[in-house]
Amino acid sequence: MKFITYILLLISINTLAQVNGDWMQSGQLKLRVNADGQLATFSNTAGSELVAGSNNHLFKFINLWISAKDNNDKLYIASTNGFNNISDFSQGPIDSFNYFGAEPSAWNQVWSVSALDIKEHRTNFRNTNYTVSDAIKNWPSNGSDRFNKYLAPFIDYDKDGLYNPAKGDYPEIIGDQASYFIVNENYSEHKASGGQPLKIEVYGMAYSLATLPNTIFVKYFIINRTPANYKDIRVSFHSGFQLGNDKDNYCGTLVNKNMVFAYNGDANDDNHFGTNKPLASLMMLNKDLASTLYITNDRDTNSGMPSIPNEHRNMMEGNWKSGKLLTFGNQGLDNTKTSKFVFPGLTDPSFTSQNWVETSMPGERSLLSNLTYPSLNTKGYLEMDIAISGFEKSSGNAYDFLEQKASEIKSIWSSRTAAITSINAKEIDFKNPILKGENFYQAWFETFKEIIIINHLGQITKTINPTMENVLILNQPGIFFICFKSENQIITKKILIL
Ligand SMILES: [Ca+2]
Ligand SMILES: [Ca+2]
Ligand SMILES: [Ca+2]
Repeated sequence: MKFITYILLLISINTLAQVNGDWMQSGQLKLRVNADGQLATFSNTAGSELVAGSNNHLFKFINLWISAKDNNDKLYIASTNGFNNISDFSQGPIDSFNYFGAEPSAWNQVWSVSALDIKEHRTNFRNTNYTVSDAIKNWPSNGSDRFNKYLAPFIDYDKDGLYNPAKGDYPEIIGDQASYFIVNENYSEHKASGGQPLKIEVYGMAYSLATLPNTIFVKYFIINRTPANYKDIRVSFHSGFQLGNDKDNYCGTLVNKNMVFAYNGDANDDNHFGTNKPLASLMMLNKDLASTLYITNDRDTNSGMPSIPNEHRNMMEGNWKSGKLLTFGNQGLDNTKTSKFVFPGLTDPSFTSQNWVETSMPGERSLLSNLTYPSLNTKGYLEMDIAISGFEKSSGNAYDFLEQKASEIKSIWSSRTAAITSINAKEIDFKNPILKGENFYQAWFETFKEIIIINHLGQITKTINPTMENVLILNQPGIFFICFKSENQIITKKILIL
């Protein structure tokens, strides 16, 4: 009997400890997204295969850290130790009264939806024999009782403020496939950083674009629902690299591209990628890097993994954990010229035409990418966009190879208009030509912020806010251009008015 109880206890402990999640795929890259916000890691091992099924991984982990000060200069820190798999973050939102984290077991999932799911839903939701898919039904749009009213973005088709897919509402995702997570850092003691909690809520949407294989994007929202005003904010991403065999890697920073990366430090990635040398990168898309630093998986007094709040803060400011400043050249420890970026090749603007790349023994590598924000006030939020990419069979110099790839990633992300979904592209093919005096407003126009009609001379003829108005009429015949404007895109179509 005792034995059975013991077994049951073990099972329940295991169930509690397990973090659920989902795998995302982009081209040949497979990446794990976990309910506690940890990326590229699965059950304490690497979770980022290229090619899917090959057991060749690119990253060991990608973790978000955040640090802030209040008006009395008191320090707050939340981090994750990817090497030891200890995290200050938990699954779920914070409550709106005490800002405590939700019970993680009740929020132990990510929500995955594809653009195809949404397209099907929008086409069929009125049909009586249509059943809403679980993915769309369970989208965590509205928080109940203690939580914030809105926890995930959705298109409120019937505009009643509530998420009800049966009424035509649907998740508002970016890209072709998306996995969404909600986490906080005020449920359990901060064992990774040893710091005080900020009591923030973090939403993340990982997504892929069919036009850019082997890259997964993540949009983060860091939300301060507390009455506190924070200043001197540091947001960092700690990337641990696997690259097949993790004992023969190098790493670097492309300062001009806001990218950190790792590459195989020798010609053969033993027992994994072989001579198809792998590369993995993490790029900041909407904010310039303030500094970068490497972190070693040991107790080194300068470069080792930080374990207390001040050590974290030092590294998030681009210094060694002891507070010693990073210097240019060699291992970043022995020069008199201080530096902000580690192994920048030729891309550090403070050291033009001076090349600094790794030349020591290849080995295990991890990098910290640091961003700086002046404040995170009460009811405010910070928004960051990153791109996670993997490559193999790279030829030539890793810096040159990635410089070109980085430009491609940034350009596709910036003009993701055409890639956003096939839905928009299809729906943009609306009735044309249109009769003068005819109202050609369509319900789906409301997914855009603004619609602008331009005549053939380039003059603005009409502007409407489609979320407020449902009439769009042109009273003169001719050729016009209709521009659909949203947060990050403008789609222009030619229309003919008869
Ligand atoms: Ca609704
Ligand atoms: Ca390797
Ligand atoms: Ca090797």
